[in-house]
Amino acid sequence: MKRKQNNKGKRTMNNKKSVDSSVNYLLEKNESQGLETVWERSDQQKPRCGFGELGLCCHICYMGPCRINPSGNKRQRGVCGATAEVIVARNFARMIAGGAAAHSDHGRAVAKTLLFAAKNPEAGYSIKDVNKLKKVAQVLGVKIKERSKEEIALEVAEKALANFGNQEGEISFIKLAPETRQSLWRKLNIAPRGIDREIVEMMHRTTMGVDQDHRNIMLHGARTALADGWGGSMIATELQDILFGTPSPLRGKVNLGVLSETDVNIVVHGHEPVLSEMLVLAAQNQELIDLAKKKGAAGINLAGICCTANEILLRHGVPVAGNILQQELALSTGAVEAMIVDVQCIMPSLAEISKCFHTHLITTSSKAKIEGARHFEFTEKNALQIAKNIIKEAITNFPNRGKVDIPKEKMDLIAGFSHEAIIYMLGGTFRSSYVPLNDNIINGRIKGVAGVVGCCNPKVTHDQGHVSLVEELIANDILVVQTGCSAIACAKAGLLVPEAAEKHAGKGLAEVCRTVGMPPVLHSGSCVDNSRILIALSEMVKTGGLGKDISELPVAGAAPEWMSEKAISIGQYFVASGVFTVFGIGLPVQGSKVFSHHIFKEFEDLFGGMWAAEPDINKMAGLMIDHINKKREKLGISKAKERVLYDMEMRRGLEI
Ligand code: NFS
Repeated sequence: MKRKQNNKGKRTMNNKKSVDSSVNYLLEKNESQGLETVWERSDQQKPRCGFGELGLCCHICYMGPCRINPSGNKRQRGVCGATAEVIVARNFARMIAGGAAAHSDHGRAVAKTLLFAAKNPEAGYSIKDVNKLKKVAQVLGVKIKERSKEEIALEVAEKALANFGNQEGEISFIKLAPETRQSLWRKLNIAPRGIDREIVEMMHRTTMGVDQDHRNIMLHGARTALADGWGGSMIATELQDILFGTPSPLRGKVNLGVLSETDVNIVVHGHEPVLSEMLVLAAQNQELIDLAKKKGAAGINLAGICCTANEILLRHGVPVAGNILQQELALSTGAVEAMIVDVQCIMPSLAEISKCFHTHLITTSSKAKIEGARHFEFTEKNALQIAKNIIKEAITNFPNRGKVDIPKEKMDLIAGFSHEAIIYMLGGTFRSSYVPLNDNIINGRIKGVAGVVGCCNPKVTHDQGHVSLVEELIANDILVVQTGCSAIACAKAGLLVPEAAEKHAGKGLAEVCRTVGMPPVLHSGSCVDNSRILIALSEMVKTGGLGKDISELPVAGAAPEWMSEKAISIGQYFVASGVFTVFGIGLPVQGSKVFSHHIFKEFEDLFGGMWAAEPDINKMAGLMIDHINKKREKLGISKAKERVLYDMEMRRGLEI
């Protein structure tokens, strides 16, 4: 099958830092005013430590730090005798543990909030999606009949929390994976037992002098990552849906232009909707709106950055001001009265930059304080009151606002494609299943599905990898599902609206999008919501016609501008679930040929999915498209079945 080169996707940047003109505009302005941002600090770090970039620096014990010369003729070892592959494996595995811990601790906070909501129905949180509650209850083995939603929710929360502390057995949600996949995990002895146990064991195995076999380290790396994807992240997503509602498609706006010149701007940044949901509620409080007016503002404008933005966008249509690299820029508009942060992806530099403006930086989690920020400790017990206090603080800061400079850029988008919404969207009320998606893949209108996810990284042109890759994939009739900062990048570029199908998608995909009225790029939520993609892939297998396992599906994954440990954990759980996954920029494993061969090649035999690292976005698209075509061929669906119009004679011929 010939690949279509999508020249629209090739953007010449003339040394600009971003494909987003609002970013370039503010960066130039900030530079002229001596305001430092992530890009400048990234440049200051050059030249970077080559050993670190290749994963060859070991500082696990203080006999070191040690480093291995990747081009040395002699086989070098660290002081303890660790080879390059062991050093790289330990570093990589610890990144998995870090990422899995972050997602899972988020999941734990949601489970604790559900427990609190079930015990205190009058306290502010409610159980919004009872259908989802019942579905999750079934998976967790919780009795539904003749019980109130609070009773069910209580036991669901307790069972979910038990998934963290389990010492033996298996975490609950892996039973949602296809049978073949579950059997493989059991055969390899990597079905996660308990979320916390796997993370702790990963840290133990990789401390000095324990697991010294890179293959064995990575088997447990896979188990730890699975405890994230099918454990902590899935608990976060499913329980958030129960508490706050399962997303369905809605319109929203994205980019720095969503900040208002006349309203009090409150930007919420971080990850846990347990906080941001309460801020959404408090921002609608009439007394607070009246107070804002009294202070000279037109009203209250809530906007988001990063994944917390995705959470409240998907459920309430709250506008998104930008992705990770835009957090400092949002403040440099001078228009933000308060930035409220909780956990993860929050740059400590925000405290410094907020000092140059009237902005109050407010931390809310006991786990995440920043020197120079105000702290309003947030717990589920006082959630709504604290949210109101924070908003009041922002409002009273409005009169201190100086000159503002808000870029004009803002774009429409459609978001909210939970896997339940994808089923409904493609199948309608009467055929709500994955049958239409599978049918369209089998008949070749859609060639396959790609997950394009992850962060932004100042080492490469901001947003360019996400946008170019996605344009190339949809031009080749590959339906794209997105989460995290990648979804925000493509939304800003106008790819998350139905009209994008006519402009960028191949003929087959455009036809499906036109029929259904959906964009060719589906926004499924925050990074913990990558678990929605795992469930969608499992449903595609169960629906039939595309093989017996996720590894047989014509699908691929990518994180073109990754930077976080969380991205590594996500990459590993997709690979261990059978998905070919490509990372851009580089991977901190490439210093060891032995280890690279293991995860790039040997993993395919082990898991049916494997890693790849490819900094060139055009080549990355090629790898994904080739993989999807290879899977189509194996399934015997590589030739698109043309629709044949039969005349009477042909019909007669058929009857003979
Ligand atoms: Ni994901 Fe979300 Fe963004 Fe990367 Fe950070 S916000 S959890 S880690 S940077 S996509």
